[in-house]
Amino acid sequence: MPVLQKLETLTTIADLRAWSRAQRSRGRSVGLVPTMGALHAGHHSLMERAVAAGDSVIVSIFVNPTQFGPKEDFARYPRSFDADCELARTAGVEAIFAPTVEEMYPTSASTYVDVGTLGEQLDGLARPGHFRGVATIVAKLLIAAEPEHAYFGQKDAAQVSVLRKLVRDMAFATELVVCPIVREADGLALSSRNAYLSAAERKQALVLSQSVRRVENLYERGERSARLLESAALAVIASEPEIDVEYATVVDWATLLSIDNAVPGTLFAVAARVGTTRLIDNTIL
Ligand code: PAJ
Repeated sequence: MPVLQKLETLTTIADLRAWSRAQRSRGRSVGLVPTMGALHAGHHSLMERAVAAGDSVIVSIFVNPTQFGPKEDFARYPRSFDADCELARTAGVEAIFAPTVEEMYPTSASTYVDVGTLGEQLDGLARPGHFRGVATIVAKLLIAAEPEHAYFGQKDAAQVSVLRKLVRDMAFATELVVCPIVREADGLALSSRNAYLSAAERKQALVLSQSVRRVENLYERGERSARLLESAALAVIASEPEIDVEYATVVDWATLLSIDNAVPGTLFAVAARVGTTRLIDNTIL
């Protein structure tokens, strides 16, 4: 059990930078866990990993407007700041960075990080500008906190590809640490957006993780054809006719481009709409 300490709350970039430098001057490495709040056991696992690595851990909580499309759920995205702080504290986190939108995007700000065509694959296809927003906010956080490590979930596998490229292309000194997907007992990948699901939708949503399991099983039994793995996944999802599949695809994890034959390290990723809620899941084969 980590020793629970007082949780500092920072709201300005200047304070984040000063906090980070103070940790380093005391010989501590800094671990940053970027989040949009509405924290759950998936986020908790990232914090635990960072604490276990010996980092002085800071969690950012910021619902980043630039990664939401005009018709998306920015305004109604779940916000639960007090509960989030409590969850972070129990994980052994030392500080929270919770800036205002104005702090991260001053009125005159016009500089963005463009990740090129990589940002147009998978979620970037249905959510134009999404990964530009993600890359921009993560770049700002890395510049401000200069963390030795930044922790991300494999749950958002395309986001991981984009951020790995960001770090390489822009020569950030931070090492990205990617943590496994945390699931409910019945397989559903934890997501802040699961809160939107009705009881019936929650049940329908299970076909996403079932399709992932199906692809894993086929791959373990020797199936390598990407098209066959994809159609097997689609067949599983089709058992819930209400569900609207956006993609169910076998791709190279670095480029997010479709491939013909799966190899170790290949990504199978699925996105679907359950009612009005967009859910994602994946596995690395
Ligand atoms: P958010 O959706 O809050 O997720 C924060 C981090 O938690 C991400 O790295 C995500 O992959 C991870 N995560 C979410 N659900 C998980 C699960 N079930 N298991 C393991 N990890 C999980 O992703 C974002 O916020 C934003 O795009 C952000 C990177 C903070 C930039 O705004």
